Amino acid sequence: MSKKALLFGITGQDGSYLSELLLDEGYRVVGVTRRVSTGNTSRISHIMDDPSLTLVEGDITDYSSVLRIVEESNPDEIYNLAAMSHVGTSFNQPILSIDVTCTGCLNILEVLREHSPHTRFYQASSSEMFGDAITERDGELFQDENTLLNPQSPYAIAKLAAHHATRLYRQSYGLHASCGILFNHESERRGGRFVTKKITKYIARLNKHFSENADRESAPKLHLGNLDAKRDWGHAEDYVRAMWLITQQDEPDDYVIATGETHSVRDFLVEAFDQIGIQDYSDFVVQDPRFMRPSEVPYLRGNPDKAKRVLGWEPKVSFAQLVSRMIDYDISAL
Ligand code: NAP
Ligand code: F7E
Repeated sequence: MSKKALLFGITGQDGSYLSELLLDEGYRVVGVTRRVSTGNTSRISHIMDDPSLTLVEGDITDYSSVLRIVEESNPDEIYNLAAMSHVGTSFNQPILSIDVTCTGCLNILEVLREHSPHTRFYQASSSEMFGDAITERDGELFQDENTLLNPQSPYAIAKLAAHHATRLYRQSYGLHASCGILFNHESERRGGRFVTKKITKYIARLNKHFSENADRESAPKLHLGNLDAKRDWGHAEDYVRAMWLITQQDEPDDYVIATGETHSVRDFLVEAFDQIGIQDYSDFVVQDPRFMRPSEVPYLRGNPDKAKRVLGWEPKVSFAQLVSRMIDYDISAL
């Protein structure tokens, strides 16, 4: 009998790639979708007719729906990818962020403890939990599994509480519950309000503008916030493979998943503009206070040694490939 996986957050970027991976591995996949007034299934439309995929309606903040879905589906594995995942928005909607991202996780853990202790659990933890904390060793600056967690946003606080709850339920109740501490990962399917996708969509528009012989003065402008923040950016396809590998281990544990490289938002801009032959982006980019955050995470660079050693995981997509794949996709989507 094939394994069954239950995914909260199946309609998101990672949910769509993880579903593809699990279906390829022969799983039966049950995905939880929220009732919304407009469609939210565009990222999974290409697999919706797969007979091994079932969608059920529910909301992670509603304990009764989580309980019903777990009892009805009786999964071997649960992947909790559901979150209010935009850090900037979490400053304006802190209570919702805690409800979805922290209480939602606790709802699943409580259901597992009481009703389904055999089910393995994966929690989508985040490098945002490190906040401004950095480990320094041999002149290298990075974050790993032992770095202090010092969150700098309501989103990160919610993720940190969910992370500790997952560890606590593992240690106290013997659940096979693991966390992937994932650094930023992007893709062709990334949500439009994250900085990478904002940039690559803009590059596609600008490319179109110039290809129609429009002049430089009438070119659209790109409004961004802090360009100095540094992030460790990988591709989501690589990162969902890590989620699956983590869940297959005999012993549950927590792992940093990252490329080990860091680039500033400015570096991303340079690489992206270069793809359409523009060497100096300064005429096109406006720094806009609307996109600055009350508190920032200045530097993220993950050390994925443990994941390499224990899981045999390594990222395959480089920074330059990530940028060009996103731009190629956005140009053809226009
Ligand atoms: P995403 O594209 O924003 O997807 C979030 C998913 O959560 C969507 O399917 C969304 O459903 C669902 N969701 C939101 N509120 C919900 C609720 N109340 N009940 C049930 N589902 C709900 O995020 P992602 O980039 O795929 O990230 C996946 C997970 O990894 C998230 O938990 C995120 O916080 C975490 N993470 C992401 C990164 C990254 O760089 N991408 C790094 C570290 C950790 P709708 O489609 O209906 O909105
Ligand atoms: O910001 C700066 C911004 O929103 C990256 C989520 O997936 O990864 C993501 O969180 C950086 C920040 O991602 C704009 O201030 C400048 O320093 O793309 P982002 P994030 O906040 O790093 C982590 C690991 C997660 O867990 C999250 O779910 O870029 N920045 N200008 C901007 N950011 C945005 N969004 N928009 C701007 O205009």
